[in-house]
Amino acid sequence: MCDSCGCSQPVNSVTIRRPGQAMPAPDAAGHHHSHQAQGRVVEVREAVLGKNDGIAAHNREFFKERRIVAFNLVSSPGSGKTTILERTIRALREEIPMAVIEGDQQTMLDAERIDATGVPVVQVNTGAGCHLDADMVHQALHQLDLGENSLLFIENVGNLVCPAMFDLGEAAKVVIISVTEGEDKPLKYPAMFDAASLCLINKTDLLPHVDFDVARCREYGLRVNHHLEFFEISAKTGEGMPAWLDWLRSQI
Ligand SMILES: Nc1nc2c(ncn2[C@@H]2O[C@H](COP(=O)(O)OP(=O)(O)OP(=O)(O)O)[C@@H](O)[C@H]2O)c(=O)[nH]1
Ligand SMILES: [Mg+2]
Repeated sequence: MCDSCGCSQPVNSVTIRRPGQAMPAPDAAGHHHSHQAQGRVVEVREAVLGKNDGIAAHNREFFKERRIVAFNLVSSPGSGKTTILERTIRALREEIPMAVIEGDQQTMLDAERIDATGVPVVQVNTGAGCHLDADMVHQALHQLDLGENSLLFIENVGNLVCPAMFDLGEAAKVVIISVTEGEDKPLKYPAMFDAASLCLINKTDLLPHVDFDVARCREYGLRVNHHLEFFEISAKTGEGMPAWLDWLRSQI
């Protein structure tokens, strides 16, 4: 397990090396867990993820019966998930019924921002937890008045690592990267970009002020996931938003 967050990261995937040093052979990976301990880690990991996948399948069935399309929005903290949702909801609220589940370790701040747009919202506070899991979404669904044929946005906890592993029952993961984060993120956090279907490159209004190579970011994203689609947007100015809104319309 990942000791800091208990999120079932397998320790035997860890490698430690200096620049220029060749990739160590798998057994010399720098970890010191016995085979017995490794076996136990894998068992616990499979149990955690297996239980999660079962509940995710239940959520997915619930969505299917009601023709609800759910998107899991994932990114590092502050890339603009809530701002994108605010703008998206204001643009589509007369057209499509929508609801939001907000995930943060603490506070109701994001739920309050969504509440101001007038759509139903539930906040999940994960406390020490670094990701939403399917059971949290299941419980939140019981508190949401979700109409048929609606769009559900699940804003995950800001974290580019752990949410990649947890299926919530969504139709697709949408990963957001903002131009202040550096274009290397798809290579550094490949699990997330591999798990996502769509990548929003946000805060393009800041491009004149930062060293962010959009073409290279796309190339890195495609290197880890050649099905990944991209839209470049500014949730602040609205530039590029119509393509994202059309993509959403095409999903329902
Ligand atoms: N310049 C600029 N700022 C933006 C844009 N989108 C969001 N921001 C700003 O970025 C900051 C973080 O935005 P949020 O929408 O709260 O980001 P988030 O991903 O929801 O953050 P967490 O929920 O904390 O992970 C805020 O100050 C926003 O105003 C954008 O397109 N351009
Ligand atoms: Mg947010």
